[in-house]
Amino acid sequence: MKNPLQTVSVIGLGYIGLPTAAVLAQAGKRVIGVDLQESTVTAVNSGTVPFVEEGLETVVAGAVARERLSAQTQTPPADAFIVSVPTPFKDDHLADLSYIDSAARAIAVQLRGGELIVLESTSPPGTTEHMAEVVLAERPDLTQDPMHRNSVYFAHAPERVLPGRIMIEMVDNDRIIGGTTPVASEMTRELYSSFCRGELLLTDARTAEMAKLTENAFRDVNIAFANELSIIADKLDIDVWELIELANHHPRVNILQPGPGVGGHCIAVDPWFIVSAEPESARLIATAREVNDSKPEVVLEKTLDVAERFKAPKIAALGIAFKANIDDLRESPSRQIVNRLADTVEDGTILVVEPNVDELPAELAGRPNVQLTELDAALDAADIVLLLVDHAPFKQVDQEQLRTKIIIDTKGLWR
Ligand code: SAJ
Repeated sequence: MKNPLQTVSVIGLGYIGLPTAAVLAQAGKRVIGVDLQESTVTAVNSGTVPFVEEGLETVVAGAVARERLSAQTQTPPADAFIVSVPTPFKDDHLADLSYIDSAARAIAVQLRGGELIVLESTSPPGTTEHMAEVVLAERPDLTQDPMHRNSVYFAHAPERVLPGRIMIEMVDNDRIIGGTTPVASEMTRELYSSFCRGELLLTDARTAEMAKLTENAFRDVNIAFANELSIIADKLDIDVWELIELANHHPRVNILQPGPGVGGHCIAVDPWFIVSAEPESARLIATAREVNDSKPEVVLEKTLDVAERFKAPKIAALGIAFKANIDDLRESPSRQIVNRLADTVEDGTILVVEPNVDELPAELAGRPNVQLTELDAALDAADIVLLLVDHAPFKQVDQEQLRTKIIIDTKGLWR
């Protein structure tokens, strides 16, 4: 086994990279975080965090104060590198690996031989091998052959944490580790066992990549089933929530919840990586994506149908985050619905209620027919109440306040 991996550089200090850097530093490693954004680097070096995540700031502040954690914009030499950069998809749903490629090139110039490079970003099958090729193309003096003096080691260790519970799940969840060689897997196990209390499950890189995609595709397909049921039930005049509740009494049936669509950076993206790897075979997975992506349009149509009854409809749109009780508006189906409503209902007003943000996102701000409004004021003024996210304060709404309103409840919150 190579050196004991004391210094770790985490490339990309986002929602996953920064918590990973923090728990590694807490476990006694010397961690140098790297991010292109000066503002992120400055925030971390002053012991603060650039986004909201329960429990993160305390650990970052402690690690920075004890000089276990620092941040910079350039990749330094280290014993191990963890790559945690975005892998968005392009227009054709193919993964954009450019952030991984740049990280790999920046790491390559720092290598002395013996280092471990772990890819954490969710990626299509074959990406860890691709990252190794990028590094070795820059450094033909190095090799993946563990018998060689100048070897470097590559592995995939996908994250599986749930936003809002990252600091707990980062430590407690079981973790899949897939090296491009068995020695690389063992080195990664050693590194992750410094902070991970869950089981560390060793496999090869390709299977590890596919396992992460499979987990999110599984959830996507199951949500698509619920969303399709909701469309069918609506047409048959059946209450889908009651239907699911009843069916779930069966000991082997566990249907998820329908909603206005599937958002976030993971479940709405990752299944496409399977589809683009095997388009001919991934039929169910592709269809599930299409069903979930079509749901915002179904909600929009239903709302417009009702809005037609009013000359200048006032629509209270409750929630634009991608799911309950978070401030993350990325890939949010409810935000998409509000945008389309604002485009279409020109004579009306959309009263957006989002208790987790202080201002509307750029594309909605400044529109004359859209206002960020307090919950009570929006409910009082509205003709139509469109519930899009099951945030806790919406659950508390007094039903008396809704008595005279037309309600479109996409989450079944007020049943
Ligand atoms: N949703 C429904 N109905 C449901 C459950 C969720 O419509 O019954 C919607 C949500 O409203 C949201 C979207 O699906 O728009 C995704 O939310 P989520 O809570 O299912 O998942 P994420 O995206 O916050 O986190 C997922 C998790 N993956 C799985 O549960 C398999 C998390 O463990 C992963 O680490 C994360 O993706 C990731 O980073 O890949």
